[in-house]
Amino acid sequence: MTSYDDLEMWIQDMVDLCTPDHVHWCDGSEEENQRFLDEMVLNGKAMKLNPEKRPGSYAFFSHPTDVARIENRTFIASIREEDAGPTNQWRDPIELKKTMTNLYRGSMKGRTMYVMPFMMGPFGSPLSKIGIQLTDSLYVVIHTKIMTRMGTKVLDELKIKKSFVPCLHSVGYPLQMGDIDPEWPCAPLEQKFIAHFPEEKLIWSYGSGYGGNALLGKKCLALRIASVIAKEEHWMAEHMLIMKLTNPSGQSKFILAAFPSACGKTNLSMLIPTIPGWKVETVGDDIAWIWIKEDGHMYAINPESGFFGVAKGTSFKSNANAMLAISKNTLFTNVAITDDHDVWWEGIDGETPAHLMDWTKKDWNPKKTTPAAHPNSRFTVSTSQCPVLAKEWNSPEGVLISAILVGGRRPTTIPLIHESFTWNHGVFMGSMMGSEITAASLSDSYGMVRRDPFAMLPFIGYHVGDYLNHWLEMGQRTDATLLPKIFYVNWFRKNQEGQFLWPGFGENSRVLKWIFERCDGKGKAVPSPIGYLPAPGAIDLSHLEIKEEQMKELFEINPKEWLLEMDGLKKYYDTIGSKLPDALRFELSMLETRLKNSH
Ligand code: GTP
Ligand code: SPV
Ligand code: MN
Repeated sequence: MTSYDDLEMWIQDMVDLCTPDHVHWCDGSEEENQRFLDEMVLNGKAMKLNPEKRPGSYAFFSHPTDVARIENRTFIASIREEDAGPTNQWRDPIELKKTMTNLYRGSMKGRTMYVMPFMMGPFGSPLSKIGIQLTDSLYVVIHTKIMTRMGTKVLDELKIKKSFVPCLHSVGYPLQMGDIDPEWPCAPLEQKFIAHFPEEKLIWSYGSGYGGNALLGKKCLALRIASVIAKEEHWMAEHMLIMKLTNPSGQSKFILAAFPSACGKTNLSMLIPTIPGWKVETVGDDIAWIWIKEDGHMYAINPESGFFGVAKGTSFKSNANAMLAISKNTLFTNVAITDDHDVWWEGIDGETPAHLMDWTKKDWNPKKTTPAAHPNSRFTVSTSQCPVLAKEWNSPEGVLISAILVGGRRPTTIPLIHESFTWNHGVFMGSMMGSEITAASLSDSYGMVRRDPFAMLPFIGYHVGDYLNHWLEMGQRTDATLLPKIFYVNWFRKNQEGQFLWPGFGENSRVLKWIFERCDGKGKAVPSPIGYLPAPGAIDLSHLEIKEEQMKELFEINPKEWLLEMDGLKKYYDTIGSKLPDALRFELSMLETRLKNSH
């Protein structure tokens, strides 16, 4: 963290380094935002959508090499290499600063540097943190305006909080006199760096303008740097949605869920239950900051104020609330455009149009073999437009958490739901999470299952062994009976033919109902080697057309498959090395024993 007293000096140093033509302090007002949008339309960097179809909305198209988070250009530059651990790419902070300083030198020539004071978390919350991002990208400014509480008001708060996380961002494309500015300026891959300095609590990002690489309040601050601060201050920064679940008698519980990128957080956070009388409302869809209060309970806030959601696959059928939220005042990136200037993507409602402009701005028709919208196309919209926003979403006190869900895309092995025996067993479940790799990050191994503990693999700012230990320690900080219950869900199990066994989406409310009842001490469960399973009939299947055979497959626990899974997990644990907590190896051996005895 940097002290408020050093703010002016830090900015001056960065101005001297990047040499922008102008410096603009963002006030965060609507007028300013509209001016920026108009300017981008004028300069060919934004497309205004049809105001009759999508009022106040704009589309943006990125460079084909700059379409997702780039994990192999993301670095944790801790002083000691062992503090970054085996799951992060480490760079020596002095060396990395030297390399990046050379890149930043003159990088904003011909451009304006925008200064954005922003707040992560509600005003007045003890957990909220202030960041100041310097950027030469207007795309980043208008997105940060939605995703964070940004503007002059934050400077007043800074006088109280006294410190901030400095975030420097440049697209890495300086302009000489007479140069034409491309629609999406960015630097070549080998010059892209998403760098974190955990001891200094400093973020430097260079060369990319997309999503988590460039909106530094999100993954860089609210997860990687916050995870470091959280460990020091005994709280947790997690890649989780926060939802409010209300039963037919009007009682509510708040639930967290950690699913990897593009695995259903936004969907679950605003789900419309198919079972009568139940209600889901949204507190957050991507990040939760969690702490234990004096009453011994866990509470959480959503540090963000907008949704940066996956567009592809979003429809009135899969997520009607998201569709309603994005009906106006929304920014779209890398979607396809219809002839009447509205948005389109694979999986949206209705017929596929005969003609579109695809995300690379080329003509598209259904005969084309390439997708019209990029698989990681996104919408950006204020939480305030969510039709089911929970009234507590902006509460500085946070919401009391009753349950934590973990999950991912697992075509085999993992049942629809199971519950942990204890907190430590739940942490073990989080540690063994695996998921198929999705388009949310650049990769050449999409669809392969990789271990992704608590969906935090790309976002832990320090050693994964210390991170898992921190989870165990948090469980020690309060009475075990006050801790949230931990559940492992898998909406993505498939049959032999490769089809999903569970209908998912709104039908997930049936599983949520059982979770709610378990937290109330009412839901019926039976022990199994891997954890508690719903007792026969405990999951409400009324009016759902699902074969008994299918339900059996969804809950099948194949000891052979599980023992293989444990072999894989042991190998994974070995890669974590000596920092892996003994308690997790113990959980593994207990599970193995239970599985062997069940044969
Ligand atoms: P990030 O924003 O990248 O962190 O992703 P996210 O976890 O918020 O994922 P999101 O809710 O946007 O879902 C991504 C994809 O998962 C979409 O294509 C959805 O259609 C699909 N999906 C979500 N829920 C379900 C479900 O219950 N079943 C199935 N089969 N697919 C789902
Ligand atoms: C994710 O990948 O988990 C996202 C999108 O939420 S991004 O902000 O680009 O990281
Ligand atoms: Mn995410």
